[in-house]
Amino acid sequence: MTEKTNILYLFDRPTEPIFLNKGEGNISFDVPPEYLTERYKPLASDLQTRFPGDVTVPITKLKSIPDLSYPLELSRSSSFSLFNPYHSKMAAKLIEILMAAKTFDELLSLSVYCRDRINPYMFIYALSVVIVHRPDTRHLTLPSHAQIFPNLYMDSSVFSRAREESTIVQPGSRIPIEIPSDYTANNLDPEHKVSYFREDIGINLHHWHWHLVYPWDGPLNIVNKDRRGELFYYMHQQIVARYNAERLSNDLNRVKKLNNWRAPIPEAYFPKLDGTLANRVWPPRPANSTLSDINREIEQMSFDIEDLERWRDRIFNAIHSGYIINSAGEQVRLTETDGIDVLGNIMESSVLSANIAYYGSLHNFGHDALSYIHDPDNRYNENYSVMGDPTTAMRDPVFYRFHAYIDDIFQEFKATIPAYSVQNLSFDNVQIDSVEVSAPGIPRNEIATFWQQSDVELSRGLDFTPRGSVFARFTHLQHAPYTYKIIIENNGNQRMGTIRIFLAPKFDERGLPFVLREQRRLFIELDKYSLSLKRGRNEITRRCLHSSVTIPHEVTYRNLDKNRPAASSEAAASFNFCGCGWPQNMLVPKGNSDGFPCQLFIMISNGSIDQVEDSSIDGGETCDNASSYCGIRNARFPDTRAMGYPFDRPPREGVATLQQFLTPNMVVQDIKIRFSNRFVQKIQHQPVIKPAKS
Ligand code: CUO
Repeated sequence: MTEKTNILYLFDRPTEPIFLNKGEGNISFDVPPEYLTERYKPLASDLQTRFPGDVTVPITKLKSIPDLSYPLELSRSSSFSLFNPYHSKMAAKLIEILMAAKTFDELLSLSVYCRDRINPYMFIYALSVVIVHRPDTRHLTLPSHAQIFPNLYMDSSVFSRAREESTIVQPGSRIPIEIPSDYTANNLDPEHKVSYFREDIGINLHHWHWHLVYPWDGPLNIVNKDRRGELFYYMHQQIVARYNAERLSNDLNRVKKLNNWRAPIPEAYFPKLDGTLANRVWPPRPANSTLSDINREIEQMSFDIEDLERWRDRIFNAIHSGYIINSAGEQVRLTETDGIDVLGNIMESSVLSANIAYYGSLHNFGHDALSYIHDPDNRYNENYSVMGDPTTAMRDPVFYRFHAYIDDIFQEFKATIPAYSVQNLSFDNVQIDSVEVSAPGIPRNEIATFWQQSDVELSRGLDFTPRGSVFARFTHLQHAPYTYKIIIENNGNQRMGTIRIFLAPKFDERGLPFVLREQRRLFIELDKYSLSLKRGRNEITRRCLHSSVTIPHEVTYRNLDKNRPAASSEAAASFNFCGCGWPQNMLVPKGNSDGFPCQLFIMISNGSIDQVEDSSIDGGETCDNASSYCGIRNARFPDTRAMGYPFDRPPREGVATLQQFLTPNMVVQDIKIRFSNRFVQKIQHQPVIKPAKS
């Protein structure tokens, strides 16, 4: 096992040549001279002696190298955009080549060969997808993407200060470089009030990781995961719902969907990120920019706004006629259970789209159109903006306007299928009596939020600087850990149930209680898990740290060399994950200083219906820390119900409010989220081990 972790050193300082030492333990790769790039081949003998490591990793020379000409079409210094079909096809080819390596040694050797030739962003992306999916590497823990490319996650001013610190000060005495909290704008722009959410490092890491686990292009056995089209819809629906809760917490109206692609877009964004590769800044978008037709030869990308509109109309047609037309020209019904999955793949679109020629690529090309709004025909040789990369897209206010629009189309479909009947919602003889939320020192049914600071290691991503740790210190939202206490009465025999916990704001922008038709789209999932109910009264407690949507803070910001629990320890189990998951510190919205009124909703549904038979596809590590948003590795989605159940559909006839929606196996509790504008010292705790499934 240990030698397999050596492949992870390829993520270190991705633009430094392979023969420079990696890691803090001075690892050097014994690179066959033939593997060096043309620039360094003449220096081969000198290089071996100049950069000896304490530990040498032997690299077997392959008899032949597969044809890399297609992925090599993208230059080392270009930007790489996952939403660009040309780029993503090149990455898919590279993934296919690396997946085909017969042994781990072959994979390592091939990766070493590719590393200094292929565009670094593409290489890191492709290798990450491969490591997460290959049976012989998927137990490995990928380094945090924010450590590999910190420039994609924080203010560019950090890096010159970090270089100065690491050049002048010895490793043990270096002080963390603080990222200013208001670096992209100030409150003259109302949108800035929620920049702490949009620019949260953990949230952006989650989004990068989600798209890594669910690539839309690549070998079919990687792309074709259980319900991936539906999860595309649901995970992004939840992002919009969470953003809206954040906006309402800050006295902002809910995000307006971007449905007019001809009108100027009032929201601006000036990212202030460092583009290290092309050595260019990331292009900003001034207020009132307008979309145009895209024609950029260099990215092999050409489409009109009219194309987007045509695809949109065809998708609406499919929704209202109840069927899509597949690529063979046949009608395929959009069913109550699978329709959403089919639509998710069409809309994104992934290579699973039933007819990409007809329905196009509404979501991906929408990202592209927005990301080239400043230079649609490349006359200024400008790169895409943050909307062009899943790593950075969530920083931009327009991301949420666009995804609110995409979500609206999915909701249009959900309105065409039957609403849940009382029978679909209830659980015979089971009733929830009450729920309460508690935390030490905090009034009952309140959740306390505040600011906290954490450090992220930069040295793995700071190419060509002296070795040794240097940290960036960032400020993020946090909440006091709390516990749910749920009382359930089971008047039947012992049986399995699924607890579903959601939260939504109680009042709309005008201060009026939400009608359920609106509020259902604002419910954010906080947790979902199955449990065994004994006969009679069941008193259940559940910690927020065990949420099925989040991963622990330590996992989001992991450092490979430090904090790693001993391989055999219990704590190692929680490091066994794919890194996908909403950051724990962002589980609940910020709230406000008066106590932001929310409604906590708990449901227990019938476990014998929810249970997925034989969910494991090929065994092995499951990586299920955040299954609600990320699924389970190598297994089917662990819940037979529609994602978002019971709020994924408009309520049944006659139900206008949440109260009227309730069946005895549900309960609602008013709670408040109270924010205090103070910094609370970080509580150091070990990664939380989730309880075993009952
Ligand atoms: Cu994740 Cu639009 O899909 O960003």
